[in-house]
Amino acid sequence: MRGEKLLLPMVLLSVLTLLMLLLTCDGQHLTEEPCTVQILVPGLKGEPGDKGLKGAPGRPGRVGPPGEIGQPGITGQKGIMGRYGKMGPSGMRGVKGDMGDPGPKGPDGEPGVPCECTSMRTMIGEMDILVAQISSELKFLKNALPSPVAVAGIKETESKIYLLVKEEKRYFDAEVYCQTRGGHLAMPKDEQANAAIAGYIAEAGLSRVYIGVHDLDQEGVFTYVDRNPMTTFSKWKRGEPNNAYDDEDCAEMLASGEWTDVACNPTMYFICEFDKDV
Ligand SMILES: [Ca+2]
Ligand SMILES: [Ca+2]
Repeated sequence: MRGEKLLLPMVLLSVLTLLMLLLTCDGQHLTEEPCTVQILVPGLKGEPGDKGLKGAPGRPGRVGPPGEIGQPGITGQKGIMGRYGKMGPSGMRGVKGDMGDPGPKGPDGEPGVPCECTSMRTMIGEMDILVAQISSELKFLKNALPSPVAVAGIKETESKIYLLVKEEKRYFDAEVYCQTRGGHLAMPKDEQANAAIAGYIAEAGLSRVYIGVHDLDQEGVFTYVDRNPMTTFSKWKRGEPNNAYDDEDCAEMLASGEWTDVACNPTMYFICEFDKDV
């Protein structure tokens, strides 16, 4: 065995040497010296060598394929009872039960304090008056404003409410219209009231309206439509009243605030007045 191991390297060495020589010869092809060839013959086979030492353990092999699924095991025995769990949430509210029997009557209470109601009654009385006033005003508005188109708003002074009615009526019909609503044709009895009515006419863009002044009872003696005498105030235009054509027994107010006597039958717009205290 030892001889065989030595023989292989020797043969390999010889072949290598021969190859080198051939290459050298080929490389020195241009020189004049002829190339020499030396052939090495392998020697005799040697004696077998001694047995070598045991080698180191090899590397671990690859991981093998997964095994087959095993058979199900035998069911274990039932365990012991666990501890009690936490308390659960509250349940839904139940249906209301039937009413129980009435309980026994309780003892009488202490006598009450005498009522001091005088101020309270006074207050209630004042409120009643206020409610009555408001009701009255509402009633007036309801009656006086049947058709907003026909009325050019309301004008107020401290004591009167004036209503310009844009419906052409004769003097008597106009007065009936105002009376039906709790008033009269306007009866200006001082400069302030006269100016308020005149301003109202001008604001409405009108030139003249009937007012509650006439001399129907006695020619030339003018009174208010409610038959009260005209004592301290009048606002006749210059040259009026003139009773033209012997046919002018009613009165109109111009936008300037001046009065003229006119016939009662022609139709024209008019102004009603209402007392605020009604
Ligand atoms: Ca007259
Ligand atoms: Ca006249």
